[in-house]
Amino acid sequence: MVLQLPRRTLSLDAPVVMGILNVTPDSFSDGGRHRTVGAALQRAREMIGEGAGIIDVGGESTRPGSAAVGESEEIDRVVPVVEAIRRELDVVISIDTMKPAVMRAACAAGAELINDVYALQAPGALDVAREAGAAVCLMHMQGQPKTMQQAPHYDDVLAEVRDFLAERVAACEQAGIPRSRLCVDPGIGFGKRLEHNLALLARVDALAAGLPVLIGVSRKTMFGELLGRPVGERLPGALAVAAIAVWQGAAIVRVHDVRATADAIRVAQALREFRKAK
Ligand code: YH5
Repeated sequence: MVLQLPRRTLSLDAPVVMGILNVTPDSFSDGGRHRTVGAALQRAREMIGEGAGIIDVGGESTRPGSAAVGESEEIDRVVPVVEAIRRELDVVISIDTMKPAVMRAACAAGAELINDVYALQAPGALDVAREAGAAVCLMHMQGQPKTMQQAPHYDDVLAEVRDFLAERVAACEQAGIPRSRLCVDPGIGFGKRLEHNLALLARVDALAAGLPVLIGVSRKTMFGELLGRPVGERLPGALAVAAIAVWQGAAIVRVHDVRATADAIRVAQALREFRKAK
């Protein structure tokens, strides 16, 4: 399986690690924009060395309850970082945003994949993605980032997430974005309780519908709930999920801890291949 990018393809025959690069003021101590770009570039270089095949650049926190960021502020944060990575490093750049203007600016600066937790539902987003020729990750979320964890409810979480993603895939195709550019993501923690997250992670195989599946669980609240661990002690839990997701066929895993995840998913993929061959 491959993901079609604007001027090349990304092979997904082996699962790929997407390294998270937050460029929010709280993530890099603010010694001015120049220092921020340098620090972000250094972190990207480090994650590539640890095995990341995609760097996911994000300028707005979508953690539960976090505040929105203005469009021009978000562009000012992410575009210089995308430009620097494009100039200095050889890696697929993803832009983590819900805003069409940020998508357009980031793609013009060299981003090849749009990672949208709002699944291109913002007015104009489908057109921007088509015009950029970018690949797109369509994620499921119930509600809005600010309030999504207040009272998540589903009758059948797997069916509802699958139906939503199928509807967004159809919307993309109708807008002229071919399936070869798409991947889908159940949106772990986005308007979901622990039981919903577990139901989805246990059936990654059933979410695929022939498209690559991306899974993001790194440091998330589900490990606080399941294990009682603080953010800094959630890696073993996340590695277990990454391995089991890849075992079921997940193509991309979005993480903070690249080296450990790359090892875990290589082992899972080796076992998956061996099982397939027998
Ligand atoms: C995702 O799953 N997640 S941002 C809360 C945490 C820790 C981490 C401490 N963007 C995803 O990473 N894009 C985010 O608790 C994403 N899939 C895709 N495609 C949230 C995040 C986080 C939230």
